[in-house]
Amino acid sequence: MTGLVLWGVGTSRTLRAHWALCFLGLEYETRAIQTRTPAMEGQEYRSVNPRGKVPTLQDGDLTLTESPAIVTYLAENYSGPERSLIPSRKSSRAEYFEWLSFIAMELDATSLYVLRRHEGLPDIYGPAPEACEVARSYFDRMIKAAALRLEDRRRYLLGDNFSGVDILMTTCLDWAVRYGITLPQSFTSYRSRIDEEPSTAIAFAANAVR
Ligand SMILES: N[C@@H](CCC(=O)N[C@@H](CS)C(=O)NCC(=O)O)C(=O)O
Repeated sequence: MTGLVLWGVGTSRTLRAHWALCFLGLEYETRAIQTRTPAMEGQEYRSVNPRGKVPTLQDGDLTLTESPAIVTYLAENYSGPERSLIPSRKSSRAEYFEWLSFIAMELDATSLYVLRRHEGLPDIYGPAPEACEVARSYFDRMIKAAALRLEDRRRYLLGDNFSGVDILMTTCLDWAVRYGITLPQSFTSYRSRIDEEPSTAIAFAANAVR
């Protein structure tokens, strides 16, 4: 197989992969499968990703799942002098991976995904009001602590330049707002700045369900 193929549209996690591809100006083919549809359960997709989750990226012989890994793979392999999603300086790269882990583990897996499963999809995962309440207050505590990093008035999470972790953070902020969570003012302003980045609108359009 040659070329870039991205499976999945319509979710916060699929948006991350579309966004990295769009920001880097890469040509790719979209296989527009959606969660909880027959295509997700079908043999064709199961042979691509036996876990039955989106997104999945194919790049030639490589098949890659997990949205933070996809964003970082694209950042590391397709960034150039004009458009880059990951810094080259060691200390900034360390900070990139710190944000990556924080967003994937503390904001996504431990907080927002708990709400998604138990508030959004109780018929599948079961209701768990107490766990959801704790997840909300945990998200609130984590995002307030993260906001301390913005106190130096940096434009993006790593400073002056947009990067892969801004993609990941933005998807979590939007997700939190959809669940009725109030963001700290510094993250509301940060979110507005992200809309000024031209790839934002392109990526949302690429991820839209048609
Ligand atoms: N950790 C994975 C999570 C992927 C994931 O759970 N994707 C959801 C859509 S956002 C999905 O495919 N759900 C289908 C299901 O669980 O059946 C990532 O970040 O890519």
